[in-house]
Amino acid sequence: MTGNLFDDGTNNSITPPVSHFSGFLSAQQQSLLLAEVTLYPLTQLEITVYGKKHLIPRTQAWFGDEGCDYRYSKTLISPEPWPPILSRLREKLFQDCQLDFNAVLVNQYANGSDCMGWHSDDEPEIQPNSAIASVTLGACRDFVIKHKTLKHKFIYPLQSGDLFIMHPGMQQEWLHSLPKRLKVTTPRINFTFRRIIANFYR
Ligand SMILES: O=C(O)CCC(=O)C(=O)O
Repeated sequence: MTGNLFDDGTNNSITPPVSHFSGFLSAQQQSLLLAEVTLYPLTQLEITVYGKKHLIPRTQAWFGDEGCDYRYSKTLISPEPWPPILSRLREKLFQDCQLDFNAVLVNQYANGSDCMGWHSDDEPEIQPNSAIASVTLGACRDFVIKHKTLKHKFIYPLQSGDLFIMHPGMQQEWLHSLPKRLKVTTPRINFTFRRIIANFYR
C-alpha cells in the first residue's frame, strides 16, 4: 500500500478509510482490459437538474449479476452481463483481497475536461457497510476526498493499473470527486466494483 496522499495543510489526524495499491494490474492485464473496453456499450447519460437536461461529462456502462439494478438520477439501469476480462478482474479482487462484488460501474473520461462532481456512493441498493473498489486504466487523474463536515481534504493521484479501496464507513462521512484536469489530453477508464442488493428495485 502506498501512502501517496497529499493533504491541504489542515490537521490530518483524521483520514478517510481507504487503501491505495499501486500496480495492482500488470501491463499485460491492463492491455487486455483496455482492448475489451473498446467493445463496451458506453453511453453518455442525460440527467435533469432543476428541470434542465444535461449530458453527464463522461460515458458509462453498468455490468453485473442478474437483478443488480442501479438507479442513476431517476433512471433505472439493468446490468449488462459480465464480459470475460472484467469477470476475471472481479475474480482477482476476490482472490487477492477477499472482496466479493456483484456489479461494476465503468466510467470513461475522454480527457481532462470529463469529470465527476462531489458525491458519496450511498445509493440504497448498495449493500450497507460494504467496500467499493476502484481500478484505474489510462491517464493519471486526481481522485479527491473531503470530509462531509470538517475541512479535511486528500488528493490521491491514481495511475493506470492502481487499485483504490473505499472501506465501510467511507460513504457515510466522506465525499469524493474526480475534478477536471485540463492538461490531461488522453482517456482514463475507471471501474468501481460494488456489492448490490439483488432485486432491490423489482
Ligand atoms: O473515476 C473515478 O475514479 C471516480 C468514480 C466514482 O466516483 C464513482 O464511480 O462513484
